[in-house]
Amino acid sequence: CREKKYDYANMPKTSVIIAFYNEAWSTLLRTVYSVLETSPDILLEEVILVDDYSDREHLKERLANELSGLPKVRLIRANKREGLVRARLLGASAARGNVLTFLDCHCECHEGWLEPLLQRIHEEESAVVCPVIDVIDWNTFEYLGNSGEPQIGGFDWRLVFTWHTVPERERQRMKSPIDVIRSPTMAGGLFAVSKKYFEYLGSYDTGMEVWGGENLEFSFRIWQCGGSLETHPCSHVGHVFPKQAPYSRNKALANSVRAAEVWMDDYKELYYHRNPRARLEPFGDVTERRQLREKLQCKDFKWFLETVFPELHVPEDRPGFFGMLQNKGLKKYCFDYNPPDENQVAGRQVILYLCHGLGQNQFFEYTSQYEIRYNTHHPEACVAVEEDSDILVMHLCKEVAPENQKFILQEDGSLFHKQSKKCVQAAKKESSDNYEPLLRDCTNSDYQRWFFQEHVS
Ligand code: UD2
Ligand code: MN
Repeated sequence: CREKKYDYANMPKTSVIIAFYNEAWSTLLRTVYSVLETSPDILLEEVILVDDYSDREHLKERLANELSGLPKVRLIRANKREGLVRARLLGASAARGNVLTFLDCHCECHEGWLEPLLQRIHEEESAVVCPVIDVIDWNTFEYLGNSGEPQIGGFDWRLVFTWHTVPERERQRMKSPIDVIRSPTMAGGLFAVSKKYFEYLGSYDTGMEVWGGENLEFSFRIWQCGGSLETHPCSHVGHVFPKQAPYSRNKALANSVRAAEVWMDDYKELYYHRNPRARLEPFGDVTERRQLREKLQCKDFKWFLETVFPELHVPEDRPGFFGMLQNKGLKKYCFDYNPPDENQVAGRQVILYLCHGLGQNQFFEYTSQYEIRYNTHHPEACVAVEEDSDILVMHLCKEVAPENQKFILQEDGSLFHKQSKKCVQAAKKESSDNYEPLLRDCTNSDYQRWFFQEHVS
């Protein structure tokens, strides 16, 4: 990356847009100063800070005074709370540069971050380009950087953004290790886009409030409507991932539903199955966004899945074979699983818990390959039995289901584990007060009968 030469005179200039709401002083100023100190003067048109109606005292006059002495920096204030989408758009509409570069308000740009982004857009106007997001420690604010290779963005069927290693097919496409990496989705906060192309694509969905969902919506739209979304491995920007945001994020669900309703066609059902609350969420009017999709003649979601994100497993969701897996004898108890953490889904035991009907950690899918897939997360986990064991544990699913992950859900409701020739029973271990799904010799007991339910009846 250091050896790369840039044609500064011909590259477009950018407006850097930073929307903020109630951000701490030091992190906000760190962002602004790092932009000014690391961006070549000739490429930086301006830095636009958009105050999304913050109420913290230090963001009022004190901030205006601090910024008034800085070259190229402008401060715009919203007259009411807009949320990050409309706050960013306020910045975009005031921007004079040909490229818009969005940043979160707790970043540190790294030497050489800007050139690769602008160079790529100069080459290809329909490319939306993200820097690699380095980690800034939330406690110490130390710049930790990023170990290993850059990752790309994906999502799971709860419409949660996920990180992935670069797939083999993309490695083969890349001409060099410093070529851009195509990514199905973006994290959302840090990217550069041609102002003209951003407007052509319909900027953002202004019906989205506060936080969440806009990143997947924009990612789907970029790809489906003819652009490309890329990460440039030479561009690095640090970001603080805080433990808690300084505001409530309760609008994220409605935002995700808007994205699903406009871009996902019938695949939105897979999302609703895994999050039944989403189906009930009022999401406002999306007519204009659907018209936009029509006008731009965007491709469908099937194309997106097959072409841009073939690594994502598409559930079958056969009627009657997904949802809560409920026990007949015990009545109100269902299969339940809590992954160790968001990034590591496998490893723990499947338990029984009161059926809640909210999808999520009680969502399972029984596939035509005889797997019981826990496929709200990506990568997905499958129910398995380890050798000489009688408990059910989660392993990562495989391309072809291994024998110890195969269960036959029979017509009488018994759940037969093929390899051990035993049945899954809601049973108590001697030492325990709790029922768990355990392998036992097959009997006629209702405690060995299971059925799928979508809702709590
Ligand atoms: C990630 C993205 C973020 C956004 C979000 C999904 C990164 C590094 N961050 O969450 O940019 O795409 O996913 O929505 O990719 N803000 C406002 N008004 C609000 C709420 C937030 O201006 O009502 C600002 C906030 O001060 C910040 C930016 O929007 O500058 C993003 O918010 P965040 O940092 O809390 O989101 P983050 O990084 O957890
Ligand atoms: Mn952030």
